Amino acid sequence: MIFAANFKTNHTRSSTKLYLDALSQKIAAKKSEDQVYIFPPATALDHYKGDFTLGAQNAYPTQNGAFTGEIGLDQLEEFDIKTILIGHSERRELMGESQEKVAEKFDFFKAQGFEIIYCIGEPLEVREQGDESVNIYLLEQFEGIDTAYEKLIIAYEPIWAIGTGRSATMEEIVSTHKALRKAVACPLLYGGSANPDNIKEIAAIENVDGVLVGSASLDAEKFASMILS
Ligand code: G2H
Repeated sequence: MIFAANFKTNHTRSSTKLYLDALSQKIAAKKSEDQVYIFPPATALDHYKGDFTLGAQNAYPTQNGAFTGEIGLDQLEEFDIKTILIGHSERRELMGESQEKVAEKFDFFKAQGFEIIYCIGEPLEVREQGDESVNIYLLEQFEGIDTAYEKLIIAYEPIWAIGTGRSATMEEIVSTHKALRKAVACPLLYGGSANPDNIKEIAAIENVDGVLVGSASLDAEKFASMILS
């Protein structure tokens, strides 16, 4: 299983260090095949390596240049970061990232050999139209994306389940991951209010290879309990 923690705009550089110290101790007994990824804020990307991979929540598709407020490849390379989240719904919705921009980022970081966790997800009104509409909507988010890229992981995150405490039902996850599996061969994560109470059930679903966790990942003990469950 893959366990990925997305801190979003939570934790500081110093609290991330404390978190990683605590997490490393707690997950020392994890199964060797389980992989852990942590996506802290950009200010905390310089922390030491452990039995986890640190990745960037976002970056601009450039080596460097005039892109106020962004970080590019120079800043990531300084800290040996080779993993990135692309297409999270918060960036698509709140920062106005179009599919075109998301695809540009994907191409750029693919060309740099990055491991990419690419996020897709539907809004509530699409989910309410049923499975078929959801599947069509999700496939549109593959536009311009090389889904055969060997360092690709896809995270399915229904937008209405993100940070709301309302995860998708098991039936919804089963059916969506089944449809995604027909379209792509890469590992598939589920994201959206995954937590210690529902992790076992989610992890047992066929075609779920891991989870992308926001709120429930912020506490090292809680996240470790998911990894060890
Ligand atoms: C979805 C998820 C992590 P949460 O964004 O990417 O957040 O677990 O808080 O729903």
